[in-house]
Amino acid sequence: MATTLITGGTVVSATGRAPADVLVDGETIVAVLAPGSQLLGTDLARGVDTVVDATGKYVIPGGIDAHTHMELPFGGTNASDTFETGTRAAAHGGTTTIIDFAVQTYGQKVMDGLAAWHEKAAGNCAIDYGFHQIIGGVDADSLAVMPSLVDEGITSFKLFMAYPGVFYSDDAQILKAMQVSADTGLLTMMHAENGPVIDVLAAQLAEEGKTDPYFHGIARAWEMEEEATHRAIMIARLTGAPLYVVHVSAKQAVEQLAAARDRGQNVFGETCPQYLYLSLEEQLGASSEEWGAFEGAKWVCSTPLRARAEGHQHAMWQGLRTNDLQMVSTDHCPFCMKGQKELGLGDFRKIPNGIGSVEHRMDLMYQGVVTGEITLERWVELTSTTPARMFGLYGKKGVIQPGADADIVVYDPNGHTSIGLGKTHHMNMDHSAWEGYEIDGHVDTVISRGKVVVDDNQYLGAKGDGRFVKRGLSQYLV
Ligand code: DUC
Ligand code: ZN
Ligand code: ZN
Repeated sequence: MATTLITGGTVVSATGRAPADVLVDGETIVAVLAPGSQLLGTDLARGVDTVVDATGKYVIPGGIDAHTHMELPFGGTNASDTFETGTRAAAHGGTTTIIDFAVQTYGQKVMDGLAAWHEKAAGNCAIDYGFHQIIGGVDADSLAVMPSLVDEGITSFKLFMAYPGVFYSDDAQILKAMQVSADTGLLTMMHAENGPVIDVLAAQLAEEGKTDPYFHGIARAWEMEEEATHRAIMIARLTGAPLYVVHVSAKQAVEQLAAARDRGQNVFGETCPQYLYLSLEEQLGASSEEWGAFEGAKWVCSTPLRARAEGHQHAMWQGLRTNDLQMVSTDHCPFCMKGQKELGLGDFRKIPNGIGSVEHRMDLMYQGVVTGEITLERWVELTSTTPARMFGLYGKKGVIQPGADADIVVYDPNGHTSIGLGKTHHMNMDHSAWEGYEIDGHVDTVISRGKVVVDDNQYLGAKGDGRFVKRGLSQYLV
């Protein structure tokens, strides 16, 4: 078994930072040591196979992106990253675990949907991966089989209050699924937007000739995110189900989450980099020489980017500081402009929904440390430690401690990262939603279960390095 010593760095956890060396044996962290420690008279640096010099750098647990959609069939096409390309891009950005969404569509058996996802991912991933289960058809069959997901290491499922005719669950279906959640400990994840109302608003806008991407953001009004978030919280309260609301973008939805948490409810919220940095006015309303007003299609995702004038972005950062929001995932769902987003030329309703960010989450959130939005420790907590705890991986993932998987990132606060095509961009997309973003830091070395998979921007891993990880029940409940 190969041994590695990461020496000279500052180990950062969710609760503090300290200069320390980290010793890895095979796939596992075996010791966190005082700097330069001579264990029983042995010069460790001489004895190990590999020394990683982390002098002047942060040593952090590998990022966990708990919300990705590799190869998702959606909007008449498929998300453009495969498990191979998407996880390799994730590795470049310091993410060493993803949790992707296996899909059951209406009329399909849950376990068939799960098996199909295993087939897509197995042998193709650069980093470890787990699955949540999308339940697109809550019926007697799926309700009966849901408890057995726990034995499969799938301890969370996602329902949609949006997308009627695709993934949508009505309130009666939500109630029944949440009853299973309460009985089993499976965590209910919710896409909280009132889809039926949004679809009527979208049709009315289209009839008025308001067909540009900007109107995607108008149709998906914050009122319908707040309303759905409230409704989900109340059904969760009634049933006792733990609830995790995905991709929160409206400040009013955060208020709903905060109120429920103040009542002691097991209610959690995730936001994404796009809701922290991007906006309705600047991105959905953008125009370019190449695409005209259709430029905004690059940022069509749901929930949508919200108006900066209304203060949503500020509220998301605030929620992350106060723990009204607990995590940052990407909702990575990439589509190219050519052949994919352009399906919606002339009708924003036909633009495949999704933004690609899996590669940039660690950097974008680190920039929040640089600008003073969050602390260094909160960065680690939001991007690694809490995702591990929330989704039953903690101890193995999300922390640098003896016995944990050696998923480690050496991050250089004196480095620099320029994001965009021809700069830093490994996702399978013909554009970057983050073109031109400059980060005052750099992912130097990425170690996945003991193997250096990225060093100095070079990919040293191979497809199939990543393994499926079975997850336990949430370790974050109150
Ligand atoms: N939102 C997106 O933007 N893409 C995939 C699914 C979703 O809910
Ligand atoms: Zn969603
Ligand atoms: Zn999603």
